[in-house]
Amino acid sequence: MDELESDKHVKYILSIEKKKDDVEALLMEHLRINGAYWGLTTLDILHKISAVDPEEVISWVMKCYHEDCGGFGGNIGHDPHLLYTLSAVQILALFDRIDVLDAEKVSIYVAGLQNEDGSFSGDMWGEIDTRFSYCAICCLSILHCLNKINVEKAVNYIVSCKNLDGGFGCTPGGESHAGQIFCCIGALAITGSLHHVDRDLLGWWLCERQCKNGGLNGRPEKDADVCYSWWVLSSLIMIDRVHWIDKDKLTRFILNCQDKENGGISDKPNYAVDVFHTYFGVAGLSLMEYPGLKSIDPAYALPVDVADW
Ligand code: GRG
Ligand code: ZN
Repeated sequence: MDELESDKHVKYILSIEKKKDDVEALLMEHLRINGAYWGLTTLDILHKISAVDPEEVISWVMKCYHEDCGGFGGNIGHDPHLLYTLSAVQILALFDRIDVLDAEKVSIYVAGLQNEDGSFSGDMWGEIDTRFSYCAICCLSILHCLNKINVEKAVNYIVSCKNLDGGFGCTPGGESHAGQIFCCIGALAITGSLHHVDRDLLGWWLCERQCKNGGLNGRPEKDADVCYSWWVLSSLIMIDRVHWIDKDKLTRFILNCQDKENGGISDKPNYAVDVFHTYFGVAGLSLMEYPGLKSIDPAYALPVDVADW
């Protein structure tokens, strides 16, 4: 079997864009704060977070902060959004520096996006999606501020997005999709509400995502893609059904998507690598206890030593 090219992946992450070994490259322009979170978390799983200067990262993250409202933008000068606010909080958690935040203010921003029916909008423009329920709940839990929202309503909204096949969609009636299932199961796990899930029914739907080539897809009839090694596996672990897939075959699929020369992992074999799929591949292997990797928490998407507090 191929091996995980850890050193090459570290080099790839550090050299993104500028092809130079500094943190700036990782944080620049198009990758923005989500990319920084995925890249830094991957470095941490590979035991190489020490290759970046925490002060540099933290000061850049705080430049994305909007003091007026308490939210974070995706880059300096960009509008605030829940997706970016979660990434910012996760990055600060990675460095154990949540203390630089006014947690009260950030949690008021997040809580302000909860709607009457318990759902969450992503930002002031109002789009509603279970992705944002996850972002809000994960973020507030890291900040120890879940009491700022109506958790019962938030849970009921997520449950209203459950389908007859056991999966979840982005809004009530929306098609089941592995990405949305991660968000809903993650949010239910964090709030201690997994009793709303039919584990066998959902586990069956999730393990059927494994394709002939060993990779996982996101819904029926779609191609396998390395990112579902994260969305599907983390969900299966949270509902205690991960033994229903063939780990060896999935490991082979992920390792076969590596760029063995220049590092990085792609979504499918022989495609171009990117930082997101590098995270999904490495994190997927970590969930399967591949040797030498830090273990990652399936609900918080942070290394367990970070999520442990
Ligand atoms: C901190 C882990 C973490 C997540 C933050 C952004 C977010 C919360 C969750 C996103 C969940 C999601 C919806 C993921 C799916 C992304 C994806 C690959 C969509 C494309 O799906 P399809 O079915 O296309 O249109 P494919 O490529 O599968 O054929
Ligand atoms: Zn993908």
